[in-house]
Amino acid sequence: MVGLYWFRGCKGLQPSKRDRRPVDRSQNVVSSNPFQGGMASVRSHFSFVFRALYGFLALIMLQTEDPGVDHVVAPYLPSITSAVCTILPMRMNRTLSVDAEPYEFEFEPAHCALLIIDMQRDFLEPGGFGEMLGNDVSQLRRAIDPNRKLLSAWRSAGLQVIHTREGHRPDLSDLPPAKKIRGRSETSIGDEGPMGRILIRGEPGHDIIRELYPLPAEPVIDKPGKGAFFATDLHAILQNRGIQKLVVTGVTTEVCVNTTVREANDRGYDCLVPEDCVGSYFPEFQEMGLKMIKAQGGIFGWVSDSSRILSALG
Ligand code: TIU
Repeated sequence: MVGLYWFRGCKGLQPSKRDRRPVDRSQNVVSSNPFQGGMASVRSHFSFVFRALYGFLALIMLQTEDPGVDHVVAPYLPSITSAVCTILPMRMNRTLSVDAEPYEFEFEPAHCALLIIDMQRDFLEPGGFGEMLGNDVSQLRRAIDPNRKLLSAWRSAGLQVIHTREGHRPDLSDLPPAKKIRGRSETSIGDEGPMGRILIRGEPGHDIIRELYPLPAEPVIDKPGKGAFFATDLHAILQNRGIQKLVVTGVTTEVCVNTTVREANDRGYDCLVPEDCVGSYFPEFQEMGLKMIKAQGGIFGWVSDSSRILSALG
């Protein structure tokens, strides 16, 4: 009964006159939908969301404490269901605008994915393959924190995230001989490195860094090339999920990020690259890699930064 008392006394749950309109049970809908026509104010949407949440809580309390009073909740259920079912799609289908170059990048959250390229231990961690080749990994590690914040906001908003990893099968059957010998390095892909066999799937160095580790529901694309579309099912996954636009982050700016953005562009995707979320071992390539994307009216895509994307997400 405490739940019932709380439910009745909660100001946010007091039904308005409109909510008390009779329920048309033959059609299983409230006879007047307050969101009909999409003309209700933003404030009324939020009011309904909060009332819906309180309603669910109250329902749980009522069921655990006094199962005999369901009829008290029943009149609210159509409003609760209507609010939740209306507002979630509305939020996912609204158009957001990110301040970017060469001009604003617009996207509907439901149709835009965050694509994080190759944030792997071998490229970013001290002692990995990247550092073994003489590269300064601190140039890449600067992108970790901005990526972490963007990923957190993206997940909180319920938007889609996809990760990629560059690497090969343990038997090297998908490693082109030209890639194996390129660089004339003493140690190359498939050899034993500081974090297991270099760029081989399943080895510690091939894994994604702890800070950006994928959630179980987030697809991880294992790619044998620099571009994320080559010899992978990325395009099919994006098509199946209705994705038209990508926010592309990761490493390195001029190699795998640029190649992927170009591949995506040719397949009809709009790409936004936040400059603080991508990294290159070479500062001049970082600068030019971004300039090449946004030049000529956005020949390959748009460039912005994580704070401007976070502002757009609200
Ligand atoms: N992910 C990626 O960019 N792979 C590379 O090999 N990058 C270099 O910059 N070498």
